[in-house]
Amino acid sequence: MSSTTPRYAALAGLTAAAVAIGSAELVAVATGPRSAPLVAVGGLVVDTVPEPLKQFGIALFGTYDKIALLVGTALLLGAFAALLGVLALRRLWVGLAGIAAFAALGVAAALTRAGADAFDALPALVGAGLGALVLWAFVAGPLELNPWPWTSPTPAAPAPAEPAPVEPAPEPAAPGPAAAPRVTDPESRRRFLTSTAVLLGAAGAVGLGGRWLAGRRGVSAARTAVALPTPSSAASPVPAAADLKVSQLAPYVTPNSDFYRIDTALVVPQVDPATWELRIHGRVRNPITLSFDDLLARPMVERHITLACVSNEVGGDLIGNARWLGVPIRELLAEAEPEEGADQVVGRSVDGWTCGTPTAVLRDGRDALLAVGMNGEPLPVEHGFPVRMVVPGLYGYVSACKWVTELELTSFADFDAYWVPRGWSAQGPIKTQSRIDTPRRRNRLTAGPVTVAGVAWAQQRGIRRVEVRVDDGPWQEATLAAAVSVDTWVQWSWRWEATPGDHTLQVRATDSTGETQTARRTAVAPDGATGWHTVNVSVD
Ligand SMILES: Nc1nc2c(c(=O)[nH]1)N[C@H]1C(S)=C(S)[C@@H](COP(=O)(O)O)O[C@H]1N2
Ligand SMILES: [Mo]
Repeated sequence: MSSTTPRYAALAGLTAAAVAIGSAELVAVATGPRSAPLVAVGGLVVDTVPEPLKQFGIALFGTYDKIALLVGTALLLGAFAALLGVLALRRLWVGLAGIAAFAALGVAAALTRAGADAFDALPALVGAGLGALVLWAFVAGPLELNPWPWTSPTPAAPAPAEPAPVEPAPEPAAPGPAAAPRVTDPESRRRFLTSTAVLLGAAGAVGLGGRWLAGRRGVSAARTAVALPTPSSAASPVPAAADLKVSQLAPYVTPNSDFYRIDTALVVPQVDPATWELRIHGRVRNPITLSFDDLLARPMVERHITLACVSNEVGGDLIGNARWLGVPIRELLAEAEPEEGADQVVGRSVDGWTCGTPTAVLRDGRDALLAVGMNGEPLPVEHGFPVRMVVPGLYGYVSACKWVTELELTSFADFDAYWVPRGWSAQGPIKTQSRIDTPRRRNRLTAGPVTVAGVAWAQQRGIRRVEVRVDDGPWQEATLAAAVSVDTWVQWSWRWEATPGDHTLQVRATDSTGETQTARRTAVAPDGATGWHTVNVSVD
């Protein structure tokens, strides 16, 4: 096969795939965004790729990892589609079988997602059907090229390509070098290229239109309509002295729009509070089902709690502090009456994600909340609207279930939550950490007084002391800003008389039990990074 001949067939394959994906997106407006094949297959990939590969992806793309995954899936799909187009020209059934295989993958991915029903198979089925129709039309039907570029120069047949007129200016999509076989019939070629262009455009418009419509069916209106109740136990006010207001230093309260987001969801779950339910079940004496209104009717507490991700590197920013409004989980558990030995509460999200929290932690009196409010607003959709868990002192992956819909009492021996079989520890207490926010690596500093400042946290224990050192010199005690509670980070600052040259700044914190952060650097897996944040600066 000459290298240029398959181009038309590849274009036909791509067009068929675009029609398939675009029409599937439109059907998914009715069946839900997670049943769209790209998203469903992407979700399957997220849940099944080996952990090292996923870490690599996150390291490479950071919080753009999801977009990268979708783009990657689309590129891969495009490559396969082009190949199928080429194969289909030789044997149509091979192309159709390929489409059927993709349909099966899409259907399987959509049906195995949490909460899927039979209708979720529709987008992939309808898409595959239309894709197959387009492929057939291009290869054997009304849109077929006449003749296909390489059907002419095969050795067996006399070559009608020879007397082909030399074309003055090849169109951009036309096959390459003049030596290659060409479509002899310009009329046919024009019709072919026009139909691919029209179909590609239509597929794009329908697909994007579908996404747009699906977005409009989201829950942002329902979210705006939520009236949060007044807490029966308000958060202690944040004293002005808790926020040093140093530039580059993270503010004491993280605005919702700046709050880090970590989850496995490729499309943000849209959970309608009108139909939301929480089931507390499993090994309990009194299973409970609550509606959103039931939840709002209960006494609410409001607390500042600093949430941290186990994947936060030393010095990283996967941490934020917010004022959460919610119902103490301890009270709900008291009503449900967990059985002896049910030492794990599994929080389950509408999308099937799970976290496992020690029952004892949820009952020990700390402010573990089923939260509905974040910094005075209903939870932002990407932070778990309408209801999520927030548990002070534990990393998010074992405690902070967003879009939560079930609390199941079980035991650690009986059930592994989402991240556990993927190599993360079943227990995830937050480690004491400290971070230098200013100066930063690339700041231009001048000799003289420089404010070194940052945050430190040891949820549930509280921070007793923060120390800074320069170039392995003696540790110097930093000034702590006012602490609001043991469950939130505390800002610190230290005045440095900077001298010209290159310097290394380091920070370490001591929690209120007297334990100082270890210098030993460990990776984030399996249960959180350790080590001292170190910043190299140069001073003019
Ligand atoms: N449903 C669901 N909830 C989830 C997760 C998830 O993947 N899915 N990730 C958890 C992790 S690892 C963290 S660190 C926190 C982050 O919460 P945030 O995105 O609101 O900052 O959510 C937790 N809750
Ligand atoms: Mo996390």
